[in-house]
Amino acid sequence: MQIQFNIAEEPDAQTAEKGRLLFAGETEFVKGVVAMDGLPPADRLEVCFAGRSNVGKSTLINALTGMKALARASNTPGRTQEINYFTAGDDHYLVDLPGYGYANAPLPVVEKWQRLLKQYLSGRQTLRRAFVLIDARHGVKKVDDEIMSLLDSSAVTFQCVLTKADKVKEAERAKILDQVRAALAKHPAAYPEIVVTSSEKGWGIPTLRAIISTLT
Ligand SMILES: Nc1nc2c(ncn2[C@@H]2O[C@H](COP(=O)(O)OP(=O)(O)OP(=O)(O)O)[C@@H](O)[C@H]2O)c(=O)[nH]1
Ligand SMILES: [Mg+2]
Repeated sequence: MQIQFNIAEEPDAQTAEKGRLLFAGETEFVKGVVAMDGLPPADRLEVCFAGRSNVGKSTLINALTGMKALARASNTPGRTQEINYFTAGDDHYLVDLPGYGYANAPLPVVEKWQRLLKQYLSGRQTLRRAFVLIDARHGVKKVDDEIMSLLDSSAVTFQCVLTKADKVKEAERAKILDQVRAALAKHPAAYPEIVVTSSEKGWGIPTLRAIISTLT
């Protein structure tokens, strides 16, 4: 059977409201983590945002929470170098991961992040879903594919989020989506729905809020 990988539809009014409420609550920065033993207690559900450097992870967390400067977002790739924990309400953690695939950082630094990233993605019991962010201009690259394989082998369900959709024209987006679908089809841990977003324009943000709020 061929999996379809449709674009996630807008939530119904009730689910949208649930998502809105989750993110209307208090959001706080908890801590930045540099080693597994620094993770906060696994006492609530968490979702993480993974993706190449500069794909828009921190900006997406800011858009979700409506707090512009919460997760640091910048033009400098490789800015988020720690696993950053934020709360959404009382029973969710949002986790901003260091970007992968940033070639210009010193090798030992890159290797240290990659190791931490892998340990986290494969060893966090309360991680309910990993959102793997893909730039709508670039599609799935080799490093993305490697992270997806790691998630397959860790049995962590991941959902693809297309970012910066405002930067591509309709025809280009359709082409990239086809490439993304073909890549996802090879990964058993891929959730069969893609969320198309623009943090800049607010596209897909209520949908993503609703998705997170319905995880159990
Ligand atoms: N046009 C547009 N720009 C965006 C969007 N999302 C992020 N950006 C820009 O992309 C750049 C990188 O965004 P970040 O959120 O810092 O990316 P990141 O994935 O957190 O990067 P690292 O922390 O380095 O891994 C910033 O200049 C953002 O303003 C979007 O939806 N549309
Ligand atoms: Mg970041």
